[in-house]
Amino acid sequence: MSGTRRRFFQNAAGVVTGLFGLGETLRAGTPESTFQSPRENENGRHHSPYGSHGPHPAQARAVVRNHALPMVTPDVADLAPEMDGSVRVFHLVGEPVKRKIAPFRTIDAWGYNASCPGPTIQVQQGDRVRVVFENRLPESTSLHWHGLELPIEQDGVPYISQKPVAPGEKYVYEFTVHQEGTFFYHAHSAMQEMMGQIGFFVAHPERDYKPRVDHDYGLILQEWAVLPSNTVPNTAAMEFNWLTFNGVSAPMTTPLLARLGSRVRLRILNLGMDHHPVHLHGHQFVVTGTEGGRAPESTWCPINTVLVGVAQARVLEFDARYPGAWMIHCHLPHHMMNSMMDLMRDRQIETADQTEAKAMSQMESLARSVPFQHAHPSPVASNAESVPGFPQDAFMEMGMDEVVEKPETYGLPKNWSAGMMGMMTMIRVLPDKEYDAILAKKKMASPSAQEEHRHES
Ligand SMILES: [Cu+2]
Repeated sequence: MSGTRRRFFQNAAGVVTGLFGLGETLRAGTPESTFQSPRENENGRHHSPYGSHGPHPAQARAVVRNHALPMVTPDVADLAPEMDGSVRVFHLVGEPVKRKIAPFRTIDAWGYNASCPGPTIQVQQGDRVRVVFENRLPESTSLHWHGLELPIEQDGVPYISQKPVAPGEKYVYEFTVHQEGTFFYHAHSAMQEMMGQIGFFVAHPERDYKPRVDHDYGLILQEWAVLPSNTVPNTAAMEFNWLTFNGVSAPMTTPLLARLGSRVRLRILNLGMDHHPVHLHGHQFVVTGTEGGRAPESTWCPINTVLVGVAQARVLEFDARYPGAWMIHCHLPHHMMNSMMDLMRDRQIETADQTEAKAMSQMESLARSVPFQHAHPSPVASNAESVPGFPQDAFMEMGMDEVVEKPETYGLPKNWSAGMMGMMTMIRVLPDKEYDAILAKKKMASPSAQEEHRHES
């Protein structure tokens, strides 16, 4: 047993078991929420991404409303609804947002309710929904409900379906959601979209999807052009130097957690200038839905990379069969790195004519500007400087484990963060003991956990 692993179990000793899903509930649950906490479904465990083909307990269930497994949006909060009779009411405020996208980079984005992307809205198919929108931006805007079939006056297109919402004004949207699926809301103005004005709008189905899943996660893909010494994204740029999942670049992305043997749903949504081929390590998955809702099972086929085009959502499901920390990332090479524009300077021009000393001094200048120890873990050859093209990835690795530490990173190998950059996260498939240990740590980190647990018991 390695030292790291031994420490993991030592620290895990004495934790409470049986807290499955508590963390997810914490993120999504609110006193107003009627969603249930995730239930582990041990029946029908199988080893096919197509899911269980045998009898399934869910099949015997009648129509159940307001009992869906909530989606968890790592690094983004849920928007809690209020109830006005049977109408689910959400208050959404469009406003400038300072977003820390990396430990050493904060940008001036625009978003909703102090969040970029905006908070996740979750409803049930059939719900009547009212969104009271307030514009605290310095210019007019509107809200479009992407993918929803609703009356034209609710479509949120300036001048076409409504007057623009002026700064300081409010506008009320109200509609009935007759669809199920992964939708989103966004400003219907191109530059505002690129400033970050987007959020999830998830409609849980009236009848549970089959097979049922144990975890449901959402990722929003965004890209930013933030020039050196600037904090405001250049929305006219076509080249992007910061790529984010849910508003943060790796290694700041919070790892997804899955109990070994569970089934996972992952909803990926893209609103930017590029299409992103998102790849999952170590597992095959099936695409069970798009921005148009659930896809028929006859269309499911095993893959491990899905192209998420602009304005599309892709919903994938897989069985978390293999323990480990498995990468989920856009596979475009430039989307697998964080901006070096700030520090690379002339290297952007002289890419093939650099010395080790120069590369090192560039990284050291960055290290001086951030509050963490800069580690270069991987060795280079003694004759490296005589090899054309050197350095490439040498010196790009920036270990910052302590800076991005959180319960979800507990027990990862030392310097794990050096391998994480850009549009990247991981799903940690964990045996019971390790999974429960992290849930216990999350509970300790959030004092409201105990209270929430009592509600769910
Ligand atoms: Cu990409």
